[in-house]
Amino acid sequence: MSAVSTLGEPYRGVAPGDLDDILRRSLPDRRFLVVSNREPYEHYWDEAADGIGVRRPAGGLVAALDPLMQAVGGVWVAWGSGDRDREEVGEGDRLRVPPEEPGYTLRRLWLNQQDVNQYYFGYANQFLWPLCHLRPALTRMRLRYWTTYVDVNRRFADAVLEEIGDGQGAAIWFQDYHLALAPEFVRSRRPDLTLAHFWHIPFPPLEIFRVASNAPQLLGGLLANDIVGFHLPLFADNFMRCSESLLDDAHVDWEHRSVEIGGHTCYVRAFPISIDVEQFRNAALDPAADSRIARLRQRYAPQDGLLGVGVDRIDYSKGLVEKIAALDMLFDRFPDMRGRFTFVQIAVPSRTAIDTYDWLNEKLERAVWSINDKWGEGGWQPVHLLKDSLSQDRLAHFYRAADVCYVNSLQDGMNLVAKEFLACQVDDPGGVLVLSKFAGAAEELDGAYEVNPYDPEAAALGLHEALTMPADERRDRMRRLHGSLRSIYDWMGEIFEGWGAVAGGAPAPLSDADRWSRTR
Ligand code: GDG
Repeated sequence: MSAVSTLGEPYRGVAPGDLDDILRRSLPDRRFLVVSNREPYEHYWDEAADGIGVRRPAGGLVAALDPLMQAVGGVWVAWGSGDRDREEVGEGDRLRVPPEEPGYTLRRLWLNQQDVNQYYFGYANQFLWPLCHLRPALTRMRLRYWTTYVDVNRRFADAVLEEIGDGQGAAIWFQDYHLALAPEFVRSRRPDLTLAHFWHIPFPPLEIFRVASNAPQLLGGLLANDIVGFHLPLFADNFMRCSESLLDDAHVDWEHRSVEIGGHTCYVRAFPISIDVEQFRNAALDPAADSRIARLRQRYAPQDGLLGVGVDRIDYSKGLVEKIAALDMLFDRFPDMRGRFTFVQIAVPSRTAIDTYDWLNEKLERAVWSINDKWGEGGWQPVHLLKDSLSQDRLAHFYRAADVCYVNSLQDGMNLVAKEFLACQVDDPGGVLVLSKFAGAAEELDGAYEVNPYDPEAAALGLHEALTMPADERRDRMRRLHGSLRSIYDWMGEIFEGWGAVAGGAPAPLSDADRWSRTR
């Protein structure tokens, strides 16, 4: 294996251990609460162990917030989604977590099947998700979805208020599109609290957002926060423009990037999320990984073979079928890639209770079958579709072993996979990140090979260029990419500083991203 490359200096360099301090300094004397749909620990029936098990759902945010919560000892309010969750709570549906060394309180909130169908699979994932990913034709709106969404948001707010009780001064951090209304339900009863929200998916432009019959309520809910964060300045602009246009009494201050409504000011900022860079890098560098990485290369790209990798949930926003079309075009135009380049697509099914996702699953399977049937020869298969969820270590091995990582999102708030690949590219000169220009990460990262997922022919040309790129150019691109990679701790640190300014009565400073935007 070639020499290990050093990672470019991170832009800000907040260490995980600094966050506790940053939070306490930014929001002094306040209790800290996180509110999200997903919980950080889930209890389930473990058949093999014949007993109740506990697991931490996969996901970067949970992994990053959990240690912070342990350090500050706050409260995390979330839906108790595990089939054995009810058996493990004490008074007030609370329990101390992590189970092995309790450091903070998890407050579980219960949703019945109808709630889940209407609030989660219904309004959140069949209406807001497609709308925010610019696919209004895929939305499915039902009045009952909305009424349950309102009801569940109110119940989240009630749980938050119960946790706070008569206590003064708390800082409450809401996560994502499942909880757009909860902030207003909290603020209307406790205007003394400070509230922040992070929206993890794109925020669409006005022409699309006004499709939502309840657009004013959604905006009003979010504007009850002191600060709302999006991945990109573009999404923040869309949000402010929607507020200006759809709310009669909202006043947008474009210079300071805030919205005033009913005497309350909400700052709107761009904070591009990231990953725990060190954790992925260490997993890739683990000496025990060497033999596994060698085996992966031996299996998928023996001798002078080339290995491409993709990691996505099976979701129409990720451009998976379009990716297979581009790969098909690649093998068609470039015969030298036949028998030589193998693409491994790790694709975990998600939201399969929704028809659109079920169909997509089938469509993807068919597309992979057909490309393999068309080009496969002599034991070589162009595309391997792995549908099992892999451990994070195993993912890191794929990322390190790959010559190319191909992210083809049609729309994506950020895309963490692109950043995970970079963190694991520890060999010199490194591989190439082929990245859709419509993933938020493309806005922030410098050095990726950008492609248009709607143009499979051009994407195929791009892929070929990436696969045949001279070592010097790969090295140069990887240096720039590593130099532009920040960590999830930078992300949190910047949010807490901005939020702290507002909670202290000052305007939020513009974020780094607010200043460097390329798409405005
Ligand atoms: C939303 C926004 C935004 C996937 N397969 C496996 C696995 N994964 C992990 C990846 C990555 C995560 O799932 C996917 O993150 P993305 O960012 O790509 O996409 P979404 O799930 O759509 O996330 C997105 C994000 O929120 C954060 O704000 O970036 O734009 O859509 O971490 O590694 N992890 C493991 N095994 C798998 O098989 N362990």
